[in-house]
Amino acid sequence: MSYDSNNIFAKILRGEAPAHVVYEDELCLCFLDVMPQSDGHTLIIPKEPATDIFSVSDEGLQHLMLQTRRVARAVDSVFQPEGVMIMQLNRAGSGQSVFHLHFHVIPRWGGLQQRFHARDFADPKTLADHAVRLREALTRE
Ligand code: DGP
Repeated sequence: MSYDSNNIFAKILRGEAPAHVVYEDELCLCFLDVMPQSDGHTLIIPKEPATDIFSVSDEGLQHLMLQTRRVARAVDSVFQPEGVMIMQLNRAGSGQSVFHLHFHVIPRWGGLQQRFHARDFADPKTLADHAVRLREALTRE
């Protein structure tokens, strides 16, 4: 599948669409999912135009994995979940809905039902507050 530069994450990377950013460097951008499956659900994406895990460069993927773990640590310390799920989908057949590679970091609580994937928008004020807390945790390291 060829890369479509009009996908929503490409627009976020170009600054054409908003996002609650928690971390950015030369190779990746990390921001909150607008339709979180739980509070603190964060996405880690490469800046390079990769559709899925099969098309990203080795260097890009290595960096992304390290940053995914770093974000997962921050999510863990801020939200204190019982567990942290890391998810990554490839092609529509697996449920991928945005065709720019991304890793999901999703905090989980045993007694709390996870919300549906990519369905309900979160309150923007809540997302803004969560982004501040995660940015602080990431700069405290
Ligand atoms: P996937 O199905 O793995 O491709 O996940 C795509 C995720 O992206 C899904 O959890 C919802 C999220 N999402 C969709 N549109 C936007 C958006 O405009 N902004 C943000 N922050 N997240 C989005």
